[in-house]
Amino acid sequence: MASRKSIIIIGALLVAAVTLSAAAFGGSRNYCKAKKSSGQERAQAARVIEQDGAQTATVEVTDKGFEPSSLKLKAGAPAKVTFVRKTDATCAKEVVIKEYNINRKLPLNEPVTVEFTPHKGEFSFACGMDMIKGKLIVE
Ligand SMILES: [Cu+2]
Repeated sequence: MASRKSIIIIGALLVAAVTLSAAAFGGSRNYCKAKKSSGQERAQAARVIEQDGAQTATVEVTDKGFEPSSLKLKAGAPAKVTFVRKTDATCAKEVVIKEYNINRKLPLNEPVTVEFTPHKGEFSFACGMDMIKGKLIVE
């Protein structure tokens, strides 16, 4: 009798343990998801605004690199992208967009606007050494 009782107790404990660990894993998975989605929000925060037929956006250079790291642009419409370097901690002291022959110095905290008319495709913008990168997605 006593041993059957202890088996039932052990069984109940096992069920409880499995339930608890499932909850813990589920919880941490949700936490990761939340982190990821907030990162995506930041990536999309590069709101491209259309103004007088031109599309404008601002990209900051922070210690995390280019923020946001990608911009969606429309092909054929002139684009004005303003870069503002907010940190001295990285090597991104200029911005290079090879595809459009753009190479501009980025003085600290001074907005620099580059203008070009994008054509369809995916292009990168980068620091002078091509190490810190961002992406232009032109559709
Ligand atoms: Cu660099």
